[in-house]
Parts: sequence; structure tokens; C-alpha cells
Amino acid sequence: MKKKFLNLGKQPLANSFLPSLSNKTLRKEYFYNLSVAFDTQNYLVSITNPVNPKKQYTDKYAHRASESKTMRNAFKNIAQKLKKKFKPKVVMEIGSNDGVFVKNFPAKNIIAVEPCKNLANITKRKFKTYPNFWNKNLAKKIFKKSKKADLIFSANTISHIPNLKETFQAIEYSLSLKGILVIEDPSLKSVIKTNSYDQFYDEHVYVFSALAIENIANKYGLKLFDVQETSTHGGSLRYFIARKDSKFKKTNRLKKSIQKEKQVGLNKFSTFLKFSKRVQISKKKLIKLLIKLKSQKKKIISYGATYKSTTVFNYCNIGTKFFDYVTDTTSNKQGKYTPGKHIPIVAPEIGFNETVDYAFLGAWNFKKEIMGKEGKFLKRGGKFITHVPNIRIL
Ligand code: JHZ
Repeated sequence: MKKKFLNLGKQPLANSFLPSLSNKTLRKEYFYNLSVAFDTQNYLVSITNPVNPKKQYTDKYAHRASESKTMRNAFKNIAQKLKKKFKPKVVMEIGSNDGVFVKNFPAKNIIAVEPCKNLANITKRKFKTYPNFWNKNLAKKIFKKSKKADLIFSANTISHIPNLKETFQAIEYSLSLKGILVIEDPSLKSVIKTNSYDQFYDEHVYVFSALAIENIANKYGLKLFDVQETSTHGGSLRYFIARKDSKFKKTNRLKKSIQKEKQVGLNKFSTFLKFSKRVQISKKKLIKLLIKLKSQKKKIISYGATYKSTTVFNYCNIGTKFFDYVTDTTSNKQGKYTPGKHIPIVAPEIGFNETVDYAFLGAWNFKKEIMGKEGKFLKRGGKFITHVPNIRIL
């Protein structure tokens, strides 16, 4: 049974950066109600009314996974490890974005699947790319006649697809007999422990745990045999899955992870109700801090026009009254406005200058990378604000 525990209010699509504030553009802006529920049977946490993926994954998709050094390195590392350990001949990535993972493999090994045409156009220059949504028809089209995949990789994508049944059935069809499925997504344990409620937005239909993935894999003829904690995106889990009848045995690492998830209470509704209370406190404290800084005439901006900050800005009702603008390195976000709250986005070269007193870390998941490169700002007394794990000035 699905039980609601969090209501994040009216939200726009996290990716719908506006090209202008004309009446025509504003009229077209789409909003939906964002609430989150826990399934007491399979321990799956999901948003209650997913948006039609055709509205989300268009030829104007903004997020480029290659924008951060942390992610470029993380994908390079995991690609090397998977190559060494499993020696896969046919590798498929579901949701290949701008090719940050596949570029670590020889082109002859790769099948890329990416529904956002602007991104698929990047990988198709070098790799066999299908500019389509992942589903059973596509799996049949790809594998009916050719060899099945020895490795299917998918980072920050499976959690985005509402239809888990079709997703996993299509995967089961596409895996070779000894094939491995590796998926990676933000972890529910990290979200609960660090109060990062902004991991909930329209694209994150699910925030998975090992407990939930184990149940899902079982249902579709697969088995979760290992799990690895990673620090990316504020704490993610990498799941290793194979066919149910494969030789892989459940690792101790998986058993420990599941035990830890139970200790945190990811199998109990009461855990999520407590989380929901903490989220409401976080909102109150952030608004209080921003009001205080504004009364002291401080200039505040936001650093990183993340999808996550769409949730924070809209849930906390934060707009240009508090933030002069948002800086972001992604060229196709610059010159646009944030979804719902319409804060201008500018390049850091223009906006991250000596006039800024405080910068809210929209990209808090890259705190280390950002603090490392913004020494000049910190040295002259500039300060970062974060809401993860609680509201504070760094
Ligand atoms: P970042 C996206 O979420 C969307 P977002 C998606 N749904 C998902 O699951 C995750 O990614 C994986 C900028 N930046 O990665 C670049 C700077 O400006 O946290 C990015 O626009 N300066 C697919 O948007 C943004 O911040 C910097 O120094 O929440 C980071 O976005 C750095 C490091 C980043 O994902």
C-alpha cells in the first residue's frame, strides 16, 4: 500500500528553464503537485503523480553530465573497473546523456540509448545511438538479431522511468546469459540522513534503496547480488544485478547495506513521517536566514542552476526577492530563467564576482569541487550557504 508522507507543493518541471519572461512563455509553463509516498509492501519510495516523459525528455534537455570534473572522473573510474572485472563485449547504456560514460569504451562495443535528441546527436557522431525511450519495442529492435548485452549500464536514469515493469522486462530480454546490469541512482538512505528533499522532483520518479531494488529485481527474473555506496550526487548506490539463475552469490557488502538500511528505518513508514517534519523545519530556517541577510543588505546569489534547486526554490517560495541571479557553467542554461521562480541564470564569469556576499549552493553535491575552485571568493570573505544536511553558512 502506498502511503503519502511529503507534500512539496506546486512545482514546475525541474528542467523547464525559460528562454524569456514573455506572457506567451509564462502561459505555457507547466505545474503539477509534487508529493512523495512510501510503498509499505515493496519499500519503494516514489512521487505520486509522475509527469509524461515526453514532456520531460525533449530535444532541449539541459543537463550535461560532463559539466563537472567529479562526474567525468567518476564515470571514467567505473568504466575502467567494469571493463576489467567483466570484460564485456557488448555494452549498452540506457540514458547516455552527452556520452560521459560510453566515451571510455571502444566504439565497436557500444550501444547508446538516449531519448533527448540534442544529447543523442552528440554520441551518435562516434557511437551507435538510438534516440529513443527505453522500452520493450526498442529492446526488440536492438537485440532481435544481434548479440545480447554483456553489460547494461544506467546511471541516473532508471529512477526517471515511471514504468518499472516494462523497464525491467526489456532489460531482462536484452541481457546475455551471463550479463550484468549495473544501475546507479541517488540513495534513499542519503536523502533521509542528509535531509536532501530536493532529490525529489518530476524526473526522480523513484528514490531507490537496496531493499526496494532487491524486491523489483526478484519480480522480473533478476537478482541483486551486490551494491556499492558512492559519494556522487550527494550519496548514490550502485546496484549489481544478474539473472536469477546466474552464478553470482549475494555479497556481504549487500547484506551489510540492507542491514544498515533497516537500521535507518527505510522499511518503516514512521521514518518518512519524521523526515517530512525535518523538511518543513529546513524550509522555515532557510527563509529565516535569507530574510536576515537581506535585512543586512547582503547580495545573495545561487551557485549551480540544478534541477534540485527547482524543488527548493518553489517549495520555499524563493525568487528574485532573495537571489539576484543563479550562476551556472552550462551554456544552454545561461541567459534563461529558473523554472517557476524565474530567477535569471548567468555565466559564472559574469555573475560570480566581488559584488557577491553569499552564494546558496544549489549544486551542494559538488561542494568539495566548488569550495576547491572558489578559494578567491572565500578568501575575500564570500560565504556559501547550504541546506544539506541542515541550514548553515559554510
Ligand atoms: P547536478 C540532473 O540534476 C538531472 P541536477 C538529472 N535528473 C539527474 O538525475 C542528475 O542530474 C544526475 C553546474 N555547475 O549535476 C552544472 C556549476 O555551475 O547537481 C550543472 O548545471 N559550477 C539527470 O541538475 C549544475 O551545476 C560548478 O562548479 O540537480 C549541477 O547539476 C559545478 C561543479 C557545476 O544535477
